Amino acid sequence: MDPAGFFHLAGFLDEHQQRRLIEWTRELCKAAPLVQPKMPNGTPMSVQVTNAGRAGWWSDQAGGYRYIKRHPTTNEPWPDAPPWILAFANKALLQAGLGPAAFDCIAVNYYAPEAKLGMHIDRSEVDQSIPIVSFSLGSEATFVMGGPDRDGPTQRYHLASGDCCVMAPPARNWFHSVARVHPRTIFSPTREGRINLTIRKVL
Ligand code: MD3
Ligand code: FE
Repeated sequence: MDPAGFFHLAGFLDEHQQRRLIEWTRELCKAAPLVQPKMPNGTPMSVQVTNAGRAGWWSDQAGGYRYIKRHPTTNEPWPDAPPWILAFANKALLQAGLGPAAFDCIAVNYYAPEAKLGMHIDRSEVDQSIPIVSFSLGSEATFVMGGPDRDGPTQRYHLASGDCCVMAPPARNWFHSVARVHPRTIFSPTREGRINLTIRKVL
């Protein structure tokens, strides 16, 4: 059984949609290059990030985990979040039996083959009752869904290219991590590594 509020929509995106999202991500990275966030203690994270929309996720030692309105190195506003991607995210909410959301951010995580993401809760968004939608592209990953406590029981999911996850409360506000990215995925339109797009309402 999936945790309450967590929905794994395997194969949500067809190959054409996956290629279109990867191509969009490549173009986004030309305007808003991938950057490596640091944890509040100064340790660099292995995941690289960029964003589209009114606010973008970022972390460094000076400011900690937060959303900012401009790219941290170019200082340009984040590129617009395309309506067609926000519409895909709302279609996922509908499939999960949830109402639509006024999404305003696409947070892009890029995982090189060795990258991972430690146990955390997403709590920088203003309204944490609004669901988050995630699209996985490229290499497969082991995603770990926990609970309200960092050291509680966990459930592991294998996320393949084209899979979608929807996180609504209560799972929306629970611990989770990316334990590892699998090498040599059969259908890997990224060629190497993994892209995860999370569509959120931040502001
Ligand atoms: C469960 N990203 O960006 S996506 C993140 O694969 C993040 O890049 C992971 O965790 C990734 O914060 C997981 C699926 C996901 C996203 C947000 C969640 C799962 C979540 C928020 C709450 C609970
Ligand atoms: Fe997260």
